[in-house]
Amino acid sequence: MKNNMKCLAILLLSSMSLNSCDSTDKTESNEKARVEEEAATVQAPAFNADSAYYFVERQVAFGPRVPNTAEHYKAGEWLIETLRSYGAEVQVQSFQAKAFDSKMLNLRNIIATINPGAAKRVVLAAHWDTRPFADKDDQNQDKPIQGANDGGSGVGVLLEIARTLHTAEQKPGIGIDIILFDGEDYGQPDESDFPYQNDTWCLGSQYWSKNKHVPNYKAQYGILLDMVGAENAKFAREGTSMQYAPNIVDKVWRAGNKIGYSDYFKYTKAPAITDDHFYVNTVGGIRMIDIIEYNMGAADGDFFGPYHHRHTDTMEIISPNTLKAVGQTVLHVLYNE
Ligand code: AHN
Ligand code: ZN
Repeated sequence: MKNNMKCLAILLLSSMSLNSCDSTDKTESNEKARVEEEAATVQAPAFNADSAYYFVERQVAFGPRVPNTAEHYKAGEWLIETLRSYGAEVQVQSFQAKAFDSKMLNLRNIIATINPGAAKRVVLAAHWDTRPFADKDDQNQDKPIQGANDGGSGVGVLLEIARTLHTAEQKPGIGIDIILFDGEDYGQPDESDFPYQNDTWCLGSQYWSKNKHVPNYKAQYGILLDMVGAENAKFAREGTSMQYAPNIVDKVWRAGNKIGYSDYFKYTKAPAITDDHFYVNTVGGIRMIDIIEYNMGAADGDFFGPYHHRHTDTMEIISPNTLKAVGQTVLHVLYNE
């Protein structure tokens, strides 16, 4: 008994001294964020991973969503209709953009407004087009990929968020805008016969950043989802996000870790990636982070996974668990604003 008491006292003392060490190490903003996090008690509705998975399947079933094809057009119509069916106000931005190969692409950004009256807004984004070639594959490089992960997964999660918000009894206090960017993945391949050009990726977000769907549109911040469906995916804290919106990265990573997804939201760093959020930050003037699969130690530099821009980017590599980790984390963030 006496011994037990001694142990308890030592335990208490050591945990107290650890705590005091911790708090002196923390910066003021970290401390503030921690206090805010503790106060956050709002439980978000459950994100249905099977439904999100089905939304990825539906997109893949159209075939590759390559600009200027019938499959792309039909998938776009389905996305518009689906978002409208969840009560969102949907605007379509139709425009043309010149690709690296001089083709004029007919593109559409699809923008869904949820809770239009709210002044405080968060924007969620993903790209809905898929890459016209499989330039990392060693077969059929000139054939388009299915893009289950690259394109399909981010959109699948966002459709499920739209559906969840529509059916939820309790709604978040903020307004939410979902933007499905077109023409993200038509970028110039590394080995290309055309002379190198700048800014060939992310054509839809480049257009939107210069031509907002609402004049003077503002959001508190944005979250981009790109390649968020592969089994065992890891999300690293990416350079462009850390440069422009480090506190949003902190907020989202903390949320993911808090609600049980520490296997996915890793406190490792990824270099700056040119993705839609780059243009939203630098041209659009809205802070946006990217949740994107990034494997630091990947063999052969396959940082985006061994299926990236290959014909193996199919439903077979998609896991409902990964979709859930991302979708539930984003919902948690939205409900705790
Ligand atoms: C580049 O590879 C230049 N950017 C990564 C963004 C990307 C491609 N997302 C999907 N496909
Ligand atoms: Zn891609």
